[in-house]
Amino acid sequence: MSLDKKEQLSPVERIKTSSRGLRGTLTESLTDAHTGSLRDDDQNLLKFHGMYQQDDRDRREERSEKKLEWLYSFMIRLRLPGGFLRADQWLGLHHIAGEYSTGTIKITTRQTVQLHGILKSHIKPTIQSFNTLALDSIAACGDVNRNVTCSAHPGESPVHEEVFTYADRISSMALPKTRAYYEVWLDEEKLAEHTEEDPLYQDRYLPRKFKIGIAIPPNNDVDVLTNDVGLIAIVENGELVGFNIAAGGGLSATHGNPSTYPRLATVLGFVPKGDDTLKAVYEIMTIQRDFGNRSDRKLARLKYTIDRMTVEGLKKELEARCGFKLQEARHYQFTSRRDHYGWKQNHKGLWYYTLFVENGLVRDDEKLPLKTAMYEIAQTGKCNFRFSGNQNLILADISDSDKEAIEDLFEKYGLGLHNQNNSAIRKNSIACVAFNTCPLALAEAQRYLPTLITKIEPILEKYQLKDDEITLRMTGCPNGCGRSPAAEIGLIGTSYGFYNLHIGGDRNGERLNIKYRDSLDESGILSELDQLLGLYASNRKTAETFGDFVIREKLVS
Ligand code: SRM
Ligand code: SF4
Repeated sequence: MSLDKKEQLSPVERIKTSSRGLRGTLTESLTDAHTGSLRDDDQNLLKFHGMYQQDDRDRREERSEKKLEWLYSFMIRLRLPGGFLRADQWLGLHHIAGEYSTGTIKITTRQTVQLHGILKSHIKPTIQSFNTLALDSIAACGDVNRNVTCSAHPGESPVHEEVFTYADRISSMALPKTRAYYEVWLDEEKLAEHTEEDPLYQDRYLPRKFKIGIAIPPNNDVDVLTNDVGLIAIVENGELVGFNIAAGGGLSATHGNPSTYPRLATVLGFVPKGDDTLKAVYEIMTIQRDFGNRSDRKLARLKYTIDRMTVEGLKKELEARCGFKLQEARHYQFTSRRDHYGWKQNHKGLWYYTLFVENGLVRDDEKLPLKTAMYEIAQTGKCNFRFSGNQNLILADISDSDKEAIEDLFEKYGLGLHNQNNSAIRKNSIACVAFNTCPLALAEAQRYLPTLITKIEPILEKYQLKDDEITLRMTGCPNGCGRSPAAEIGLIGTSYGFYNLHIGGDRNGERLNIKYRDSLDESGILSELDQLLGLYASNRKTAETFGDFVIREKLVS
């Protein structure tokens, strides 16, 4: 049953249904030594295994001039529900990154890590090495549920651990049933010719990617309302009682296509914790499976399905499929979305340290030997590693007696100073990957934002705003991977060197921003921000944030 029954299916639909449980001809593609790329259909299927085929966009021209094929390589993204790694897994990741990829460990906006630049012949050894660490990349991409995010700060709430288990349970519940990953990458023996039964995904999977996030108020570090399904933990008298369930978030739009738009999820109601929560999430997925648009991938996310069904229509269908009614949404309040840097102690007395990682890039550079420092810290075996949805790193679960040893290493590598010395705007910024690997990038993001911030900082100093926690996010295109539509200041690439300037998002992730200026170059961005920040500094009310100010002043509407 589909709302678009009569329309023609998109080509990806055929690739999925004829893939024999996502196997396609991946094995043959992989062993074809004539090319560094995979067959077209297999490139699509590869995503369901957590990998993307890419090429070095900086070298496209040179390669074409020499009549060589583009320099293909692969990006592998791990599935890490809630963004958690043990120290021994970090050590393994460090070695794998060094051996098979560019060496940089990239923390993503969904609390996991990616490695780039892996050659076709190295995919299998990489996946096999991850497997020895009990890590996998299953369903980290593709038309399935992606990495489930969950509030990262272990001390925010005494119920954190309980909530955290939901990230794992939901991730496991929504894993595809096919053994293809084990057969293709880990050489598991093929058990049968037929493909496995998959009651959730069937043979057509979802019409589009699907994202689930869990927030524990008052912090919204996972930007919960930008997910297809957002769970907001409700804690009463110190106990987790359940979740407000929200549906229909998604941030992408396409320049020049007005039928596409970013949207925040709508809170549908409350579900008690336990099986009811899992059931409600599961059935929203089946509704999207059955009603989502399978002809136009630009209009296939749950947000468009909901807009066609209406929120009430979705709720009715959901309650019918669940066999219970949603309760009225419970009260909650977000007061922050940022990471709280530095040392904190959780309710069990264990310490954790939140470290700023600019754009999630863990590598050694002239400013900071971050990768070496993390390696040495992991070697102590005295902490776990958590990733935040803001692309930062949390060294967690450190006992009182081990804290000093970790602090010594912080001092040795200048990590404390690095945390302190970066400006508030830099520490509240996010940039997506964009060039040189993202095939969809129209403009730079992570390679450029640090330089732009260096030019914005003096403007903030001039207006005595340097400690203001303004959120600034840049993406190389309107897909919004750095959640630029949900920032107080969003810069969204339009072409190389040019960005639309969006303003007016709120600080806690409950209001999207609005386009203020089209296609600005760097001097245009700096001059617009100079004017806006000057107005903000002189006319804001006490404790008013930049995003709220520009809306109150009707600078955008
Ligand atoms: Fe994303 C596609 C990187 C989070 C919306 N995203 C891509 C691809 C895979 C490009 C492609 O399709 O070939 C990018 C790979 C770049 C590279 O070279 O690594 C890419 N997305 C990323 C990451 C790595 C950005 C980062 O710097 O951290 C994030 C990985 C998250 C993860 O671990 O799973 C990432 N992407 C997001 C988010 C933010 C979020 O989920 O919180 C969004 C906006 C929220 C949403 O989904 O609406 C996002 N990515 C997209 C879209 C638009 C989807 C749509 O609804 O149309 C695309 C394009 C697509 O799917 O066709 C996309
Ligand atoms: Fe690529 Fe666009 Fe996503 Fe940035 S926002 S990583 S440019 S798809």
